[in-house]
Amino acid sequence: MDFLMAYNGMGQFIERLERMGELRRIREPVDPVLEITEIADRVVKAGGPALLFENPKGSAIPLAIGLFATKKRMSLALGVEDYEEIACEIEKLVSLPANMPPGLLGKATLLPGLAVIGRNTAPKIISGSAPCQDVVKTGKDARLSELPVLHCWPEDGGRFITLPLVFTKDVHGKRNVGMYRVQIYDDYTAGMHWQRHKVGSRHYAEYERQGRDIPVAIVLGGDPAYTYSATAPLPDFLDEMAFAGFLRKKPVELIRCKTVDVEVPADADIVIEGVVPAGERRTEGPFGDHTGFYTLEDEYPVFRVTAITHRKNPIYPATIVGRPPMEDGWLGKATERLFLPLVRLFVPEILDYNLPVEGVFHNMAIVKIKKRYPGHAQKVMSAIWGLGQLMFTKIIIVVDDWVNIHDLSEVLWVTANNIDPERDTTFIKGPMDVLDHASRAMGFGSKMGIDATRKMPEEGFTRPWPPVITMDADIKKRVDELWPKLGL
Ligand SMILES: [Mn+2]
Repeated sequence: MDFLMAYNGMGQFIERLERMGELRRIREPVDPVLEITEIADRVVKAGGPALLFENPKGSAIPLAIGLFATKKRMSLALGVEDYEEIACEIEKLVSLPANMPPGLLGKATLLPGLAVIGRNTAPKIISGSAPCQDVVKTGKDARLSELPVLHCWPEDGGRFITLPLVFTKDVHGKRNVGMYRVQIYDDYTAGMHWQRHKVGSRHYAEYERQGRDIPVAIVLGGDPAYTYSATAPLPDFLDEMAFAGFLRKKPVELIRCKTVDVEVPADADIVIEGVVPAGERRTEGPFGDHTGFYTLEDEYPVFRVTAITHRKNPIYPATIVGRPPMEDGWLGKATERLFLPLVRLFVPEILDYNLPVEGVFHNMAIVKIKKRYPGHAQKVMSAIWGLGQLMFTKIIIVVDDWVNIHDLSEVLWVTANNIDPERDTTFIKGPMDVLDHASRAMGFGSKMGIDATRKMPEEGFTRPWPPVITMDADIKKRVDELWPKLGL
């Protein structure tokens, strides 16, 4: 079995996908303006292969899309057959503290397992030459128009880099990597979509308070584990590059940028170096977003290019977002599985959860619990609304342990049957994802919890609760034996 733990650049990952029949090369010239979106949308919705556009119109750099767009490719991107393996590994790591003397490590104050990850797989800073700096362009030679950047949807404000890994440091030098879309304004300026809840925006605010421009590197490609790590909802103390090192089982090698004080992965395909000046804002958007609706224009900071460096033969990675199911759904599903052990560390009664792609992750969570006491479902809702990025969850449905929460038909059947809507819905107010277009204000609104568990007398239900209809196992077995004789 051809098995690689860590990829040296996007090119190696693409070769592997090709060997496994997971990638199609397209030689026909295709326009990054709208045409690639229409092709990629059809292919992702049909569960088709990743695509490598070798001749995107207007650029000499090939464009890859759909690299993460199935469970199999998402797993291959993380160097495993199935990303459930990584979820098991994380579960083992975070269950370590249970064996430690109490008081040594408080599991409520830090995630010891993740601290272990951070220590063992810390990135290494290297010096000298690096593939990502094979070609160095500075000043007027560093033109964004050389990249095959997509204009995704008709009403978009322009072209957007859709898989950028945005590297920043806080004023004390602590690194963060996030994925914030980048709108191209012209050859040397771009929009930096730093939403208020994001770490990148906090770093910028720290610099801005001191009246300083923040150095930024926008990285494209490299080992696909970097791209996944940039999207993962990691706790702030955990460096995305240490997490990537854990995923690829090899520390990430970082090299200093040519014109800014930021370190980037040596095996990256393309690095756009620059600064985001204090005090500068410009209209960003609209952008056809992952909710399936456009995000409207707003004012955001501006990125100014100081250099573009790249490999000899770089690949430009892209994705499109829009009406689900889309490629980002698979990145999200990997996160759902990889982070379940961490969610369970804080809310152990959660047996499993499903963030359906139709709910675009922050709109809906279906949660399965073993209910033990009156109000247990409401306790779990409150815990979820207080937990990391799950705080944005607009609707939570809680069901009993026997329900298959990954079957939305079953969830709808159980929920509609099990609720007295007035009694079983809980409303609270809190922070909303800024992409929510229906909430009363940007970033603030109400959330709904639906308790679809079996009710207890203390919860106001005093009639007998009816059993679910199921057939006896011995009858099923007898019919299995009879079946061939029935001619059905
Ligand atoms: Mn972070």
